Amino acid sequence: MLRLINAVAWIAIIVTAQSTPQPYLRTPSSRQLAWHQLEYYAFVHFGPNTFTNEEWGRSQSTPDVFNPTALDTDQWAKSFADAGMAGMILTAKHHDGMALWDTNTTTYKIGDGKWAKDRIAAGLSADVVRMAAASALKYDINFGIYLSPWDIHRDPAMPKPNLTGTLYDEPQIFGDNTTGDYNDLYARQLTELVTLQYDNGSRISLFELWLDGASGSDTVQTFDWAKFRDIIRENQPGAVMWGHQGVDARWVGNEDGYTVPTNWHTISRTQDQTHYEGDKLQTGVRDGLYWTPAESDARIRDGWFWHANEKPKSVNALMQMYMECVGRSVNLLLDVPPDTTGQIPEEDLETLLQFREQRDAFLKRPLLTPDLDVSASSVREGDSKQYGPANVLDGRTETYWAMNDNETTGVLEIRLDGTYSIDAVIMQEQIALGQRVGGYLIDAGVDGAYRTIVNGTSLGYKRIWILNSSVEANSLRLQILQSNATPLISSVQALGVKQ
Ligand code: FUL
Repeated sequence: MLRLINAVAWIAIIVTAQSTPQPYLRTPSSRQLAWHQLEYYAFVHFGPNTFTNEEWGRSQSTPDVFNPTALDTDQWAKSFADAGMAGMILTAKHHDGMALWDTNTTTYKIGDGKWAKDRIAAGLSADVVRMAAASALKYDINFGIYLSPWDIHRDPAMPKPNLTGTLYDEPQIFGDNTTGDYNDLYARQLTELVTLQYDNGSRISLFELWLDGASGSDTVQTFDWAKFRDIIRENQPGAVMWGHQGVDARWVGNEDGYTVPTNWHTISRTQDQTHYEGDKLQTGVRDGLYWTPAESDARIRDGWFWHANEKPKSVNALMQMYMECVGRSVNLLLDVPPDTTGQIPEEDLETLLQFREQRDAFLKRPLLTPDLDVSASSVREGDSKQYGPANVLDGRTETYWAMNDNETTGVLEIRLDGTYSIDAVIMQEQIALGQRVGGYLIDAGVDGAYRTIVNGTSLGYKRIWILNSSVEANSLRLQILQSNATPLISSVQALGVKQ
């Protein structure tokens, strides 16, 4: 009897073990999985450069230079929320080294300037980082922080005659050959930022820390990325650390809001290793050693900081950026800089809102509904309730169509409830269990006669395929031609209009 019970228990274990697909190689952490879903959010470059009309200020101005005439961080957060952006990342310290928060690590902070002193005297806050975080919370968007590792203010190779002999003439500790420890200063700044509090005393929650890889001087500074990561992990376990090559998210290799169609979420190098060329950062490395998905930092204007002579890009240019980033599984971090008033200019906001309208009008035309007839060449263990092809239409990313482990190619067919004119297809792979698919076709059918409309390689978190011209179809077919493990497809959608 005991034997029989054991046997039954074993069968149960084997069946369970087979039924759930095992993770394939690298998979996203929970913080990365949540981050993928944010897709599109704002970058806010604001600081002394806004007032000196520079991009890379030389740390030559005193904090008095920071003088917004009508700062309104609520206006930033509301603008971004209205524009359908999932969050904002603020430059707490850009390369010039001036801190926008009330730090104990340097005298070179806006808090030492006239604007801040006047506000404090009037009983108002002058900590722009905390103000922006509170506004993000108020308008229910995520908040993140940029903290420049390169610090001109501390870099001996960057002369600062205007600050010589002033309160802001601080030790030149940036670089491996200086007597001070810049990593320690940076770690202290990071620690302050990841432990900031809202007015009610609770910790400000961060979704991303942006540790820029740029440097414009010959000074060699070896950064202690592992230490920075640990500080972030300990204090903000839900936050993604962005760096040139990780640890949690990578640069896409350009600053133009663009990436190539093939995109892998993994790479095989860390921040401490030789940097990949831009091309490699775009594609990533298939089956790479680390889950380090790409983020594309791009600009609504030409500069990162606001300049009076620049204009926002067109709505069409932003649409293209979106489709070539978010539509290729890469998050889009779009810089929208406040002007010298301390607000997002009206014309930029107008552009963002029109862009949202155009985007929504395009994306909100789904043709595939859960009730459609859908079939597949194979279903994992015949369990069509759990792994059936209907899962790609149910609007939930947790469910997916799966085949047996030994099957890496297969076909899924969806019969529409009429004839439609289709101009785009959107697909998602179940990345929680790894990135697997390496080749697929999407075919449009009219009464069973198919023609290929998409020929894709990588799939990943989300692909939006816009067709060159719309096609007529009363059925759609997805052919998985290549996958390094059995493919797991969580969503298929087609956009268009009824004929
Ligand atoms: C670059 C910086 O040098 C730019 O000024 C800007 O902050 C951009 C987002 O990253 O590396």
